[in-house]
Amino acid sequence: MDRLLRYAETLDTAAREAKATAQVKPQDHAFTVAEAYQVQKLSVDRRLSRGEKRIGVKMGLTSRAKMQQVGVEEVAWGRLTDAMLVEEGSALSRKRFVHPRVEPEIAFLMKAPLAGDVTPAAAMAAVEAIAPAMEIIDSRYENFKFTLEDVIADNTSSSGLVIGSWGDPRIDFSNLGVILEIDGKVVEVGSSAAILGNPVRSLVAAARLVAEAGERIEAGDLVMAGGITAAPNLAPGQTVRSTVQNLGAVMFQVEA
Ligand code: OOG
Ligand code: MG
Repeated sequence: MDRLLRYAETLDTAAREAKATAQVKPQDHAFTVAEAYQVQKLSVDRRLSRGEKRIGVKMGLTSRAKMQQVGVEEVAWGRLTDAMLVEEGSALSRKRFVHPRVEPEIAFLMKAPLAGDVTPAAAMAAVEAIAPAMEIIDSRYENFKFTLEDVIADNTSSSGLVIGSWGDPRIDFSNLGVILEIDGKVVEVGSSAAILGNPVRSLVAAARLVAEAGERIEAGDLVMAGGITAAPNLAPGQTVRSTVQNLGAVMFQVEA
């Protein structure tokens, strides 16, 4: 079998069975970023062939806090499917994941397609609404350890997303305070400015990166802008809430 197909199958199976697997890059030094994006597509195609629907894209490693946490210093993107959606306020099972973490984020809802080199103003003209959000990431690699190529192949650890109420995207969201609470205790604080200085830059970067892969952001898509703070681990029984100034709060629970 083609080696890229083999990696895609291994990563897809690891996600499905919630069992960690070995990194690719340390064993295949020739593995490139371009090949990693091919593996990501092949592995998400397996999900789509099982009936999952594409719902948008996510940006990852768009803040210093995230880059430092995982030791990868490049922005990357991944693909989102409907099976990753977690209903706001619901409880999810820890068993679905290998070693899940949570990130406070901001989500965009698109009303027009976007691709290629666009200005921030053009990107915003394609946005229908913005919402407070959280991403549940879960690396399929042992010990949550990976290189840039590995994390791209693993769909940038995409695993779940929770979206709050959609609001007017014309507000100034460049520097909004963000608080992440677990069981009522503040565990992380930050600002939306942590996302590349302004979350709109993440949307601009998404348009460019997706176009490099020959794709585009579609009307109706969600775009996750990327984690604002470092991502704490999730444990059974936790209640997790993220509050974004002027946008509102979003929460979920982990089943006991
Ligand atoms: C990679 C994915 C990072 C973000 O928002 O920065 C990410 C990881 O940390 O596992 O989703
Ligand atoms: Mg994220």
